[in-house]
Amino acid sequence: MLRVILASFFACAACGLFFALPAQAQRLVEPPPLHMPYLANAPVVDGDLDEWKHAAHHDGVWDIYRLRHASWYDGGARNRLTDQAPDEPVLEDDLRARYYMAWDETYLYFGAEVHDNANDVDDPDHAPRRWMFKDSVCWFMEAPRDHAPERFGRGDNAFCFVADASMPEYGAWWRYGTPEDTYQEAQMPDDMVDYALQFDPWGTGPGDFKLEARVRMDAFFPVSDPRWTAPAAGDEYSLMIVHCDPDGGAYGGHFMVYGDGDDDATWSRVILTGPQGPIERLPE
Ligand SMILES: [Ca+2]
Ligand SMILES: [Ca+2]
Ligand SMILES: [Ca+2]
Ligand SMILES: [Ca+2]
Repeated sequence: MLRVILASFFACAACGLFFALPAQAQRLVEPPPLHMPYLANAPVVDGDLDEWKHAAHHDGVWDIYRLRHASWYDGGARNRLTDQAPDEPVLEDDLRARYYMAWDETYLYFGAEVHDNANDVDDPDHAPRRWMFKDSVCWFMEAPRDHAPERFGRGDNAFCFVADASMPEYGAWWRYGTPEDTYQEAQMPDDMVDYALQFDPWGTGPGDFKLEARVRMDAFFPVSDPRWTAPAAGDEYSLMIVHCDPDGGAYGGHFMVYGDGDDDATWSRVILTGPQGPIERLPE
């Protein structure tokens, strides 16, 4: 009998350890840094990424199956897709995307190629700052990266793009912090951003889209952190991508890639690097 009780005790202890590990790993494991390449040839911002995507940072397709293995995955509380219609597609067809990033002396370049089963940019409680309640992709960046955990404080910026074919004024939205203030919100000024969208680019559905954008770094990073200097190879920034996909509900589909929420200490380390050549096939 004692042997059975002891065996049960050790089995339960093992269970507890097993279930405790993911939360512990979330705190202890720092994801590897992303190397963001320099772009030697400036792209045309027209919604087609082909002229630069092979020279950009890109690490494959992101969907909910991949996210669930990330150290920052939260069990679906925020990193999630929601069930809002009786005929929901398989999970990878609800939302999957590739994200591209690069830099040059003047701009950060962002791209996304998105498969989404439905385009939804109707927000019942619309306000210009509510990009997260519409189909949208948002790059959260800190520059320069520091070791102070902040929530949209000094150096923190978010560049958010709503997948709305009408290109409304709030379609390119900026959230940022300064040394004095947190959570400042503003429409991106025209001299700060260029962006373009293409819908149904592969003929596979009207919810699919490509996004191509560039933001002018000296228009915002010095405002956010006076320590920022003109970009150079070796500089370190921080990054998270948030991709929202409400699809008929008030809120839903909230992928967080490379980070775990507004705390910039959870965002991934980005190193600006030199140009990157394309991957070549070899003859044999
Ligand atoms: Ca282009
Ligand atoms: Ca969807
Ligand atoms: Ca910080
Ligand atoms: Ca959608």
